[in-house]
Formats: sequence, structure tokens, C-alpha cells
Amino acid sequence: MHKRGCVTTVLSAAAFAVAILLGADVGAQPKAQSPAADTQKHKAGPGERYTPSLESLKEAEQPGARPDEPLLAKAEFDRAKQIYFERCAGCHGVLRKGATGKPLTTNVTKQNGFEYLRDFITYGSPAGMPNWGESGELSAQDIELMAKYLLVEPPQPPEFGMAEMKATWKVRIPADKRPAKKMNNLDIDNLFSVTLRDTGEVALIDGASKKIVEIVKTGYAVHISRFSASGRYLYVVGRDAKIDLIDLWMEKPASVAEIKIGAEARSVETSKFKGFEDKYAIAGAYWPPQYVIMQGDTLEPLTIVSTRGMTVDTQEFHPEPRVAAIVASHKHPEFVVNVKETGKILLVNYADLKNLSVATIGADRFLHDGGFESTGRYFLVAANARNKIAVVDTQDRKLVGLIETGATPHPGRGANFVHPKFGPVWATSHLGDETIAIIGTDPVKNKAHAWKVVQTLKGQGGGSLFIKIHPKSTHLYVDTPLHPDASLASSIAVFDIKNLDAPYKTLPIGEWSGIKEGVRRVVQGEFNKTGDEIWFSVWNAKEQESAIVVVDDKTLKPKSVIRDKRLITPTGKFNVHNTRKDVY
Ligand code: DHE
Repeated sequence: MHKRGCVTTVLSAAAFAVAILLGADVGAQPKAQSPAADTQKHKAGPGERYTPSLESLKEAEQPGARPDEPLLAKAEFDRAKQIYFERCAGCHGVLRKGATGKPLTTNVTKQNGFEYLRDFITYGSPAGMPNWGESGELSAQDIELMAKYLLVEPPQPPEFGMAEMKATWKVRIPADKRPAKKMNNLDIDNLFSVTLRDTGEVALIDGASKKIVEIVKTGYAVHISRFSASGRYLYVVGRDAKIDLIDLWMEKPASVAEIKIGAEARSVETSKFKGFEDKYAIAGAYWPPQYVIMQGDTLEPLTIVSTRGMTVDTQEFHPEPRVAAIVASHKHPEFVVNVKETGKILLVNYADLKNLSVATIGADRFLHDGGFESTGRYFLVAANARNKIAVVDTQDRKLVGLIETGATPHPGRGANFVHPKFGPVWATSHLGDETIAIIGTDPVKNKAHAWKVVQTLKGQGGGSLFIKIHPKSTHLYVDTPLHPDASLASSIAVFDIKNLDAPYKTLPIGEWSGIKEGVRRVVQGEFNKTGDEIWFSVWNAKEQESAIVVVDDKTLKPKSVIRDKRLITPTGKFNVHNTRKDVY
């Protein structure tokens, strides 16, 4: 039943919120005392939405109750189900088998009993279970309902196979009716696709003029954008598992095909290996736990593969291992698919879809996000609940490192640069503490330092989500959008990579935006193509004004501010060139 943090701790409340999300202990005793008022603070802004809500899983029916189980009236069951999916499922799993939170299956809940469950939900636990009752977020009536709900078997949302996918698949403009050449004057390689999170849209913004050239309707609470190897096609995934294929060659770029691949999803990628450019797309679902390989230019679903299976460590069956980050290998015709709850990294070879070969690499739980080091051979991914970074050699197709970093690493795709002392390195910041871990990535010339933390920097606090650099830049930018202190949530720390021992500089991006209202969370820096400017989202709530602030990388001064009433809740920004070429 976690949604967000509520415990007094050295971690920032918001960072902690996510830390508990990723490793909370519902088996601990309920606490007697009211915790800090952090829950209230955390409710206020977009940060709370970092917790998965799984609210699109609405169709599950109540299974028949056994004699020892309370039977809930339909209206009660529907309300409890909605609360569970919105507030609990992200951590405890749709089927309550335990995902990043502890299991809440009926063998556990019945042993604990109604009163224990009611009190636990009301008061929370020092291990991180929020105090839903004390914080006033759930009424006493709702809490009793939830305690009863946990005593009945969980409903299972529907599966989503080929028939269901095909029923949602639309090709608006067939491939042979699309332009044979680029029909617009856009500098596609310096275009940015910007997530407008709460409107279910992406804004396409021209890198030079900073003008919005198009707003395209996409899925609910869009998550990421990825581009085909040629740069022509843009793939966008919504949290509702809707994928849109946008043709950037059209006079007015628009969605030419769409499909739903399940009920919940976060990742999409496209084939990049030589000879397979633009050929396939892949999307990974949270529910049902599966990935699907599609035709790149139509989104026709070709092969669906379930990720259900055994966990890497305890080797027990997990019924809903969600698909986290997916990247396209440059070394083989393969997708690197990271399965969160089993802690396994799958190398899915798309050269022969009929005889699909999948190598399974055991890493650690719970895999989340990651990126390549500078040569594009090694892929580094956060096993965030274990405070580790796993390293896969995509050439030799094996695990080469499992590195302990700080609390809850969250690299985005990470940041690559050449360290004055340790050569090529990749860095991640953390949600759960203020550190930035720098990891050696050169097993040839710097073997002694490869896959080891060579230096740890101290940033402005926990609650960091993304870190960014560009090969042309000497500045390493670290955000802290989930820090509870509004001034830190709205500023960026910048390190000079030529002198990493010097203190970081602070860029007050929120202030620079000119916006006065809201927490102004500053999130996810993204460079332009040439690497001389970096864009930051100033992310406010839907009804408030948001903006994008562009910073001159040389002077570290604001260069322009994009304020436009259509820019509602901008979060991720994806520059076509940097994204398709894995430049970060
Ligand atoms: Fe993300 C990447 C999952 C909340 C912005 N996010 C990812 C990836 C995953 C993921 C698995 C990697 C995709 C890939 O590379 O293929 N994110 C989740 C969640 O499960 C979580 C915690 C809760 C949820 O319900 O979605 C979550 N994410 C958020 C946010 O609240 C953020 C800050 C704002 C938003 O837009 O929703 C957010 N996530 C992002 C961004 C990326 C991302 C911008 C891509 C970063 C990149 O540089 O590639």
C-alpha cells in the first residue's frame, strides 16, 4: 500500500518516497507515533506522480469469495480495486505477489487479520509504508474497506494477446502512401520531442528557433520518445500502453499508426543494428508482463513474449515481472530488455522472429533505467532496490559487472565523459542520497578501474532523477526534482569535469523561467545536437504554468526561456540526433 514516503529520515522525503517504493517492508510492525508531515508536503506537486498508479487497470472482476473471506458488494469492490490500483499496485504488484513492496497475498493477509491490516494502513510503518489514515489521505471507511479487500483473492486484469492488440491497431496512413522524401523544412536532427505528461501529447520543438512546430496527441501520460535509426520515425509510449508512430517527413508531422500493447507500459525502442535500421519496433508492458516486437513502419504486432518466470536470486516464480528500459544493441540484431521484478536482462535477437533466440542474463532486482557507455558496447542499468548498477557486454552477450553505488541509483541513460585520472567513465545520480557515482568503463586501457566506482561526488541532495553531459561539453548537470526543498527541486547542480574536486555550481533554473507559481521542479536536461546548449523542463502541476529553460553550456547562463500556454507539464525531452545515436 505504498504511494509515497512518510517517515522522518536523513533522506529527502521525496527521494525516500521513491526509495520505499522500491524496497519497502510491509511486514514491519505498525508504528504508534505520527511521522513527519512529509506526506502532506509530498502530496503537493508533480513529484507524487513518480509513484506508479496503474490506474488504467480497471477491468478486473472480483473473484468468487471463499467461505472464510468477506464478500464485498460490487460498488465496494470497485472502489477498493480502484484505490488498490492507484495507490498500492505499483509497489505490491497487481496480483499482490510483491513487486517492490512486500507480498499481500491472502496467505499473508489472512494470517495478519483484519485489525492488523486496518492499523497498518492507518499508521504505516517505519520501514516506509505510508500512514494513509493519519495523513488523512484515506478515510477510516476506506481503510476498513481496503483491509477487507486484502482478505479476498486479488482480481486479475485481463491478458492482452494478439487478438486484443490487433483490435486496437490502426494504420492511419499506409507506408506506401507516405512521402518518399522529407516534405518539410524542419531540421529533424535538432528537433526535440517533449513529453506533455498530463495532456497526453508530445510537443515537437525546433532546436534553433525554440518554437513549437507541432503538438501531437498520443497516449495517456506519455512516458518516453525514441527515434528510428534513420531519424524519420518517432515512437511515443503512453502509460496506457498506447504506442504512436509519428512520421517526421510529413509536411506536418503526425501519427500515422497506433496500437495498444497492454494496459500499462513505459518503454519503446527501435532496431538499430546494421541492415535492420527502421525495420522493427519493440515495446515493453507493465501489464500484462510482456514485450511485443512490431513492424517498424506500421506497428503491426509480430511476436509477443511473456516475461513471467523465476526471480534471479531466490528463483521463485513471479507472475508479473514488468518490462523496464529497452535499448537496441549496436553489436548484434538484438534488443536489450530489462525485466524489473525478476532482475533479468534479456537479449532478444530479432534476426529470425520465427525462431526467436533470447539470451537471459541474471543481474539483480529491480531493474529500471540505464544507457550505454561511450563506445556503445557496454550497457549499464540500475538494479535500483539493490543499490547496484549492472553492466552487460552486448558484444560478448554477458554480465561483466554488478557494482554497488549509492541509495537507489536512477541514471536515466547516464552520462559519459573522460575523467582526468580514470579515463572513460559513466555516471549516475541517486534518488535516495546526494551522491553521484562515477564508474570506470574502459576495460582495455584502464582495466584496473573498469566496472568500479572510481569517484563519488556530492550533489545538492537526494531526489535526483537524471544526469546529463555531451561529448562537446565539460559540464556534468545533475537534477533533483524530487527533493522536498523547493529551491533545490527547482535548481541544477553543475560539475566541471576537468576539476571534479571543486564544488558544484548551482543554476536557479526555476527562477530563470520567470514563473512565480508552483514548486517549479526542474527535470531532465537534454542537449541540442551540437552540444552547446542544454534544455531543462520546469515542471509544474497541470493547472499551473510550466516552461523550458535553455542554458548556454559555455557560460552557464540562461539563453532562452520557452513559455507557451500549450507547454503543459513538460517532462522528458528527446533530441532526435542525441537519442537516435545514443549520445549522452
Ligand atoms: Fe519514468 C524513463 C518507469 C515515473 C520521466 N521511466 C523511464 C524508464 C522506465 C520508467 C522503465 C526507462 C524507459 C526506457 O529507457 O526504455 N517512470 C517509470 C515508473 O515506473 C515511474 C517510477 C512511475 C510511473 O508510474 O510511471 C516513473 N518518469 C516518472 C516520472 O514521474 C517522470 C519524472 C515524469 C513523467 O514524465 O512521467 C518520468 N522516465 C521519465 C523520463 C524518462 C523515463 C524523462 C526517459 C529518460 C531518458 O533520458 O531516456
